[in-house]
Amino acid sequence: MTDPKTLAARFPGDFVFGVATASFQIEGASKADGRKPSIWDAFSNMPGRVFGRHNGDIACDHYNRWEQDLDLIAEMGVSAYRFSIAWPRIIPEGTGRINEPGLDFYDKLVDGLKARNIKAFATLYHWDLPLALMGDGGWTARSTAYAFQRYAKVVMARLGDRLDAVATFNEPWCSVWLSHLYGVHAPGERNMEAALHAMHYTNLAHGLGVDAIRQVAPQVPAGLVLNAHSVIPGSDSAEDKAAAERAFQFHNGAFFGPVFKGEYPADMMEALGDKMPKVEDGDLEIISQKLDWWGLNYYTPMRVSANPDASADYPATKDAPPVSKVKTDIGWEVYAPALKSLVETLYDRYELPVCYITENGACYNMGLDAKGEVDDQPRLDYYSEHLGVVADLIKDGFPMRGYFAWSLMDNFEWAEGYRMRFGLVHVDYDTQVRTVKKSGKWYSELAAQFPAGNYKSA
Ligand code: GCO
Repeated sequence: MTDPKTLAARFPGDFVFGVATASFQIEGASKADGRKPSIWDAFSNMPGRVFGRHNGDIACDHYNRWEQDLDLIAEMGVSAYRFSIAWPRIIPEGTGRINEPGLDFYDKLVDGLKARNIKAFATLYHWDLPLALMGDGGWTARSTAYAFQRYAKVVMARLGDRLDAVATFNEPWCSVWLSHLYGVHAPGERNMEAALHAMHYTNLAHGLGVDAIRQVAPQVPAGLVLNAHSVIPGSDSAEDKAAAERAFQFHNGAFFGPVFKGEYPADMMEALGDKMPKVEDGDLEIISQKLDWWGLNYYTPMRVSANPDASADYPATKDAPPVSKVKTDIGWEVYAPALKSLVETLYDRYELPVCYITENGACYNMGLDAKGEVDDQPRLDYYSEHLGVVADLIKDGFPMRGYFAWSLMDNFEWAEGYRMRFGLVHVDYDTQVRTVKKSGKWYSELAAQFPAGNYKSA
């Protein structure tokens, strides 16, 4: 079903349609107005870490073009914007001095959203840790969790009166496992003990962050954005099914467990507990405070089979082959049913509050054609198919409240640099010209129908 109006009729009138970005991926102006380096500045400036040694110095120059970018969101008829706040602009050394010009930037941005009648969904941490905190061990140090709490207080004191929602963290899976165990993201560590420390201190920071939000701006709905994995066994064998369960605990349970149940997965702790940092009395209570909402980022399923190698670390799995032949340009399998089963499984296993899909989208790298247009039909198809699944979930009674396309515009795709494009809007990095793609026009036709008075809320 690709007709946006027909699709729109499947969503309640108060459903939120938005677009998402993140500070390091779009802002550029990495040295402006007192900003100091983050771990991503350091990482991207090291050879061999990021494709083409691309970095965030200029990115989409959003720091200087934010008004034009907000105009674009408004022109697209999109009613919510999910963005992140750069800690190194606010407290450049991570602790200590507060940098007022950094706060001023987000102050103007939020006012600009309000003036355009666009809802402001802020994320406090989308991976740009102030580099100075690496001197204490970064996320492997307990002190970083308290530094985050203070940063959260500072931001909420300044912006809390105008935010529509706030998330503490974006995708702890990435800032923990991908960054400290698999070495793909900053700081590029590959060590289970470091990763488990990052896991617990990130979870703790989330809880301390919720405390901060509730103290300073209790009226702002507080949430957490997780890239939960839809784990599918590679076969029906008992070994592969057991492997999939271990993978579920490791990739999802490590975060959902403490946050929504107040406990780490027992099997995982049995296997890895000796490498854990000390979980102090009260930590799990802080981590498991009730949230107002949670965000799901979904792109592709995770298919696993058992790894027979006796020396393999928990969860002892290996990748199983994709089932769908359709892949995006970054190589990720397109398989929308996994989004449905993922939401069902998570609500079955955990007591979850209302859900926003905070990211969903596809990487296709086509550029402008001779007519100056970007024909990205496969991205449009991806959106259409996955939004159909979200509508099915609403029909089945799941509390899905909104959907944010990743991303508003092409941007710095982390270790892939600028070569991988996820935008509804094309960015020419030489000229900074923005061109709305075919998918962007389609999404805007859908989003512009909302809010609508004529549908009943789910
Ligand atoms: C994420 C990220 C985005 C990525 C996107 C595509 O949260 O993973 O928010 O920064 O660009 O997921 O990989």
